[in-house]
Formats: sequence, structure tokens, C-alpha cells
Amino acid sequence: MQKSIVSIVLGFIIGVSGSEISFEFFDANSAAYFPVSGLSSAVITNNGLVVSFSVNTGTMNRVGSYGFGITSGVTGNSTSAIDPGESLLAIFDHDVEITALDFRQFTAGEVFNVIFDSADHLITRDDLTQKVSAIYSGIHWFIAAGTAVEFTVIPGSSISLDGFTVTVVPEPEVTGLTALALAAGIFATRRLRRRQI
Ligand SMILES: [Ca+2]
Ligand SMILES: [Ca+2]
Repeated sequence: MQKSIVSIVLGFIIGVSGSEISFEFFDANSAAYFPVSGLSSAVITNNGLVVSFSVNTGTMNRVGSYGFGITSGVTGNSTSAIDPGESLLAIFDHDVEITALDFRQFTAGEVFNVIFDSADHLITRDDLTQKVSAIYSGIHWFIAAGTAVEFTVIPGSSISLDGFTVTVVPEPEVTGLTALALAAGIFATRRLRRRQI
């Protein structure tokens, strides 16, 4: 009885923290697929995490078998990729860490740019951790709640972004409460054991 109450309290306090949350815009068979094609903005709730997506020009666009990007009036626009002058913006309602990015149509010489906290984070094809599937992982990029992260490319590049993965960073006061709940759980278990002796 006491143990189950502690489990419920712990589960409630931990909430959206911890596990990886994926956003997929290309693979329609993926469990994390969100259809946003044709929209200039979209608010998505995924495992308790609320994300506001928007584009600076045109609309988000998925082209089957090619990729996901932005289609707009920029010079040399590819309908299935992010081109120079096009940006996808994301704002999260919790502190998160970006842990992986999944690309397509990423060829040698091209450079993707993720901008946050007024700093560029440039990715070349050589930087990709899995070249065939064009995945960039092994990162822990902290994005504070309410601040914008911008997905874009540098001139001469045209790259599709299939999706990305984040983990939610626990808030300090939540961590404190979790420790308190854990301590209460240990105390309850000890009392239970002592009674059984
Ligand atoms: Ca484009
Ligand atoms: Ca390309």
C-alpha cells in the first residue's frame, strides 16, 4: 500500500523529464510522425512537451521520398529542403537538450546551421555520426524553455531535416522534490521491514 503511493507520487513529480522525445516530419510510418505540411506554424504536444514550430517564410513541406523542409519564394527553392533564407523555428515549454538531428539530401560541402543563444552551431556532412542515414548524434545542446532554436543552412546548401530528438531537463525544484519523495520511500520501506521482523 505505502509502496504504491510512493510510486504514484514519484511518477507524478518526474512528469515529462528523462526519456527521449522524438519529432518526425518525414517518415509517415513513424510513431513520432507529425503532419505539418502546408502550415506556416504548428503547436505540437508530444509526451507532455509542448513545442511551437514556425517558419520565417513560406510553409513547412514534406515531399514523399525526397524529404521535409520549407517551400517558399527564395531563389533556388527546393520544395523538400531548407534553403538559404529559410528557417524553421522551435520554442519548447520546458528546458530541453537536443540530442540528435536526422537529415536527408545532405551532400559533401553543404553546411546545416542550428542557431540558439545567438550562436551558430555548424554541421557538415563529415560531422555526421551515421553518414548513410544522415544522423547527427552524441550532442547535448541545452535550450532553455521559451527561447527559440533556429534550424537553417548557410549559402550554397539545401538540406532536408527529417526530425530531431530531445530530452527534457528536470527543473531544480523538481529534482529536490524527487529526492524528498525517494527519501520518503526509503523511510516507508524501512518501517515496513522493521515491522515484519
Ligand atoms: Ca526550400
Ligand atoms: Ca542537399
